[in-house]
Amino acid sequence: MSETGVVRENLTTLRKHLRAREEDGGLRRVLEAVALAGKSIAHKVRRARIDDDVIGQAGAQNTHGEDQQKLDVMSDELVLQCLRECPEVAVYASEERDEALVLKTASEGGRFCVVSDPLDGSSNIDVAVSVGTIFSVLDNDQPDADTEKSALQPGTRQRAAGYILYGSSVVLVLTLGDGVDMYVLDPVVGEFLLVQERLQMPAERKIYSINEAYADDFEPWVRAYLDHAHANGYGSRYIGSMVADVHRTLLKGGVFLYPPTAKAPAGKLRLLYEGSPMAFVVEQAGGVATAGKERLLEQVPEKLHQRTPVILGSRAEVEQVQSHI
Ligand code: AHM
Ligand code: MG
Repeated sequence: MSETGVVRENLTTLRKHLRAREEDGGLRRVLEAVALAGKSIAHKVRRARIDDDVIGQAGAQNTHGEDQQKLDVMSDELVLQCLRECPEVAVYASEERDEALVLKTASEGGRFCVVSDPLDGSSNIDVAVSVGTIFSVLDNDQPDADTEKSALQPGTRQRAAGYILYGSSVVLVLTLGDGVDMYVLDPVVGEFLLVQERLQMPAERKIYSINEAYADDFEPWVRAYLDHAHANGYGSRYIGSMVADVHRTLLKGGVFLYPPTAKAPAGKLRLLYEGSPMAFVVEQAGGVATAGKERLLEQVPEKLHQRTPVILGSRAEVEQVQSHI
């Protein structure tokens, strides 16, 4: 009956769907904790300009020297609060925190490391543009003395990754390494409901998504690709909120790029909090994600807040970009 938009025949909640796929429940509990944080953040986003504590600067800067928004700080706290309730979480590393936080060592039962950009695109919150929470789950592979280092693993080792997009609807996109599933928060039921399993992105589409205002600062290969796009009837879409730009690219195809610029020679986006989780999702949906010539998921992080160039999207379009490098 979904044709009428009234009732779906099968209501599968996130919990039910994860239960059917994972036996020991540990990873499921971590993902449910992230989803719970997402519900709380979605609620706060919806109250922008109604409540005083949502819009505006928090008065501090994060480790990247960027002004933190009140909602950046609040989202980070909400994710942490939900993860603290989950006995399997060893480490929480966030774009908003200088250091990784050890919640439990391996000998205390800490099995997983959660890495997150709790509110990507937050500079857009005052104009009601879509923002989102990006997350990645890794095994805690470190002995007790070095637990905080467990975040420093290449994206190929992710156990799960995804994002929650706070847009005109609240969408959770998740991969556990065997395809990508999409859920939408039903505001009445208060649950994420499965709307699409094994999502595959279009193999090709002539759309590019890049901040073209930096054209003079791009390396020649980026300008060469843009010349190709201008000469071949491409469309251009750029929201300036990665989570929203990647979501559109996932569903409609094309390519999203944040390449190196003169000001940001390694690009702006962070490998652990933004690049790796999005690359995992895109690859699992049949797309390609690179940091230039190299596969993004194979980049080995040396530092928590390391940046990376990001080029991801439909296979044919990423290959087109790469042909100019
Ligand atoms: P944030 O994590 O502080 O929100 O910054 C990352 C955001 C991405 O969402 C987006 O792709 C990018 O910054 C936009 O940057 P620019 O304004 O340079 O195009
Ligand atoms: Mg971000």
